Amino acid sequence: RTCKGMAVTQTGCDLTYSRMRGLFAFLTAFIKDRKMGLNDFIQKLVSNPQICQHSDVRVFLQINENVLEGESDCDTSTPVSVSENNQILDSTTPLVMPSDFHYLKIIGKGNFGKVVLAKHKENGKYFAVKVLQKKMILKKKEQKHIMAERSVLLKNLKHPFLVGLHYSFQTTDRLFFVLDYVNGGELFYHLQRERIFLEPRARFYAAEIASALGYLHSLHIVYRDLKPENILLDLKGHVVLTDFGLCKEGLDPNGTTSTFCGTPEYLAPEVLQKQPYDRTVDWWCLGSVLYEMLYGLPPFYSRNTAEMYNNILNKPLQLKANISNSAQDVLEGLLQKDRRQRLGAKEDFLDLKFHAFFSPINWDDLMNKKIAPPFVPTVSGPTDLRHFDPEFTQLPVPSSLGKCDETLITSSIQEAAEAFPGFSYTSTIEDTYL
Ligand code: ISQ
Repeated sequence: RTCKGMAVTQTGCDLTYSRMRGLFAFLTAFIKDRKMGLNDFIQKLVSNPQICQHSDVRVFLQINENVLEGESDCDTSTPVSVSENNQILDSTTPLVMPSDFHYLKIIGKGNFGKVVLAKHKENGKYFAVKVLQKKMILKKKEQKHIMAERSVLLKNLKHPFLVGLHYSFQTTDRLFFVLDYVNGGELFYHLQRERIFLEPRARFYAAEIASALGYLHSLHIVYRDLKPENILLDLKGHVVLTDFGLCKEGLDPNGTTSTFCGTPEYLAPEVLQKQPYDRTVDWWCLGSVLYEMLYGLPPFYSRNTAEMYNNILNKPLQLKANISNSAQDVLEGLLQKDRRQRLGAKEDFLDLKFHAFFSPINWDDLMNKKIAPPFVPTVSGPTDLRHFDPEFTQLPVPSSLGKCDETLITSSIQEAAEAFPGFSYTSTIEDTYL
């Protein structure tokens, strides 16, 4: 028996094309889900050195003894690297290393390192290379954070509004992430110049950010640190979310250094109170970004930080009526103090996608970058650094960056190197087997 269109006959039962597609989509989603589960499981395994030593685990992970031995010597003068398409580079593939790049300018700085504009010597492409000092990370006991960042970056994230990772490698004392270079400036640099954005423009940015957050959530990743300096514009005016962990030092409500990073304004009530948080924290942050775009200041803002914390926790959201009803409604939804009541708590990104505020957005067009950005940053070319803070760009670029002769392992550096074994071979396992 045949049907109209394509059909596959299986033991007397016809599988129409649409059913076949449905089945295929189901199987693809199923396999993806299993892969994610396995990925997380392997990450947990390899992040525990004791478990990693167990012979069964080693057999399961098919760890190449030679690779491990080489690495445990901490002789990382030949960096271990992961290529552009997340393939492990074996001994026959040319390695990517610090000396492959010209380091041109510092374009960002955090506690653990810097972001440097770099040009690939051979292909002439520009990249933003994030260089983290192992020593600093160790001092700050932030290793987990950075490892998390790397594993997040290595989940083969590909989304039009997320910064792409091309390579990563390490030397004795540094970790390197080679990322897309984006030079349209921080979204909030443009906001400061214009004070507020009109609704269509704010909607466009909020929609691009929301789709990136929805994508991360679909991979079980919570961004958590959405903050102004992490939202960049590319040459054409599209959003690029950058940071996965290079954070500035922040103060917690007790005035002590904590894991809070960067500007504290966007802290969701549950994060402030150190309560458990989930993906809905990102919808709070998106609400804060949208609020700031429409009103020119963050929600619950006070120059007095203690008062602002108190406002975030206790003050009801009061919205001036100079924005549309749908904008008010979406802000009320996103800035719900109770995360269970928050917009996004039920169906995550879908709750936002179908909200009236976003009704002018064609989400397929958005994802395909077919919606013309409402504003195109002025940049003359890749080396035009006008949108970067001179505070960074005037800093001298350390000449040591491009040098590979970092074999001299002092005891303290050795300590640092030993604390980062996973940086290289976690990815090996992850990328080879998943
Ligand atoms: C890409 N381009 C410019 C600046 C950046 C900062 C952090 C991460 C990636 C970046």
